[in-house]
Amino acid sequence: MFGRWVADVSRKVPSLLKRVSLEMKPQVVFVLGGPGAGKGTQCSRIVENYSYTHLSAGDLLREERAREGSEFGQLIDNHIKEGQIVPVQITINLLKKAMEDTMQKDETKFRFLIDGFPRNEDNLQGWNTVMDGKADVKFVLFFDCDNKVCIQRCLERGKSSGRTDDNRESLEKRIQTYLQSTRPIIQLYEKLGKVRTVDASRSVDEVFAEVKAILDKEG
Ligand code: UP5
Ligand code: MG
Repeated sequence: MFGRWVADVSRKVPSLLKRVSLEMKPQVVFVLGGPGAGKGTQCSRIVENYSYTHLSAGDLLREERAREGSEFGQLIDNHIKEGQIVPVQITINLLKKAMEDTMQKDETKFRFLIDGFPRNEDNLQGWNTVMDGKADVKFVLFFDCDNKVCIQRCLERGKSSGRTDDNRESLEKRIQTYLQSTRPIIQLYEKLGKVRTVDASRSVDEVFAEVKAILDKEG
C-alpha cells in the first residue's frame, strides 16, 4: 500500500516540477553602463558564480550581422559603426528567441542578464510591448564609469578585438548616444527604485565584489 503510494508520488513529482518550472516567467536583470564600462566582463563573472544566463544584445546583433542570408546585416553594421541604436524590432526578436531557446533546452534556466539593453525609449517601448507579462524585470545593474576610462578601455581592446566600433571616431559617437539616449532610461528606472549602481572604474575584482554584494542581497 505504502509502496504503491511512494511509487505514485515519485512518478507525479517530476512532472509537477516540470510544469511549475515551465510556467516560471523569465527573471531578468538589465545590465547597463557606458561602452567599455565592463558589462560583459562582469556578466561572465556573474555566470561563473550564480545561476544566470548572459545575453548580450550587442553580441546577438553582431552574430545576426554575420549570419549568412540575414536581411539586417548591412543595417546592423552601419548602426554599430555609427554608434547608433538598431531598431528595436530586430533586437527584441533576437533577445526573445535567445531566451526561449535557453529555456527550451533547460527549463531551470530562467534567470537572465540582459546586457546592453534597453538603450533608449524605442528599446523600452519594444520590450514593454513584446514582453509585457512574459518576463519580470527584477532590477537594473548599472555600471557607472567615467567616460574617459570607458574610451581608454575600448581603445586598448581595439588593438586586438576586431570590433568595428573600437576606434576613437565611433567611440565619441557611442558615448554621445549613451549620454543622450541610455542615461535617461537608467534615470527612469532610478525613479522606480530599480537601479543598483556599481562604481565600475575600479579593478575587475573590486567591481565584482560590489556586484556580488548586490546579488547576494537581491537573491
Ligand atoms: N575591462 C573591463 N572591466 C575592466 C576593469 N574593471 N578594469 C580595467 N579594464 C576592464 O570591457 C571592455 C574592455 O575593458 C575589455 O577589454 C575589458 O577587458 C576591459 P567589457 O566588459 O567588454 O565592457 P562592456 O561594457 O561590455 O563594453 P562594450 O564595448 O561591449 O559596451 P557597449 O555597450 O558599447 O557595446 P555593445 O556590444 O553592448 O553594443 C555595441 C553596439 O551595438 C551599440 O553601440 C549599438 O550600435 C548596438 N546595440 C544596439 O543597437 N542595441 C542594443 O540593444 C545593443 C547594442
Ligand atoms: Mg559588452
